[in-house]
Amino acid sequence: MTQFRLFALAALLAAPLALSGCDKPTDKAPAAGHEAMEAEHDKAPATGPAKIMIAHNWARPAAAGGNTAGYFHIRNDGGAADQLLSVESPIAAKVQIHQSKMDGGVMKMAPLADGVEIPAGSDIEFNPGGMHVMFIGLTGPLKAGDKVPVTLVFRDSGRIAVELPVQTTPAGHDDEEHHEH
Ligand SMILES: [Cu+2]
Repeated sequence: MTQFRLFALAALLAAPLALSGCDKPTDKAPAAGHEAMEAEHDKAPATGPAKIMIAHNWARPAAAGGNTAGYFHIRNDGGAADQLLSVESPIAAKVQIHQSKMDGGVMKMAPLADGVEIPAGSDIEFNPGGMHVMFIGLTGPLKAGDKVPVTLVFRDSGRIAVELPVQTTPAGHDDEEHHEH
């Protein structure tokens, strides 16, 4: 009894669907296509050239004539590696890319002469105690609230200008989506 009623119900439901069958494929095609594209986007690795984004950028306050450090994260959403070759800024006599390392219990830092590779799909972090931009011989004081103009020079992506806000604590992680640049 129950089965018969379900069958009858199914037949009733199927009838309108069959009648409107001509419209259905066109209604469904865009949705199916969109889902297919999204699935492909999730699965397929990025292709094409490097796509560089800079986030979490900041620099430490310092006195005129002194040295200070700047930090940021470099994200590459492209399909090819790139290389950060150098960093330029008018606020210091010399600007270098440095790597800090513990050496016999002492924190030491050394220039990275070849720059830093940014592999495809990576997020390379310049953080205190690790890689940083070293500003040597500041032309003026850097106070909290100032902004340090820098140009990051990439092998393939070219010159990318960013500002490093001067602050005493690391840049917040409330912009995890890296959408500010
Ligand atoms: Cu340094």
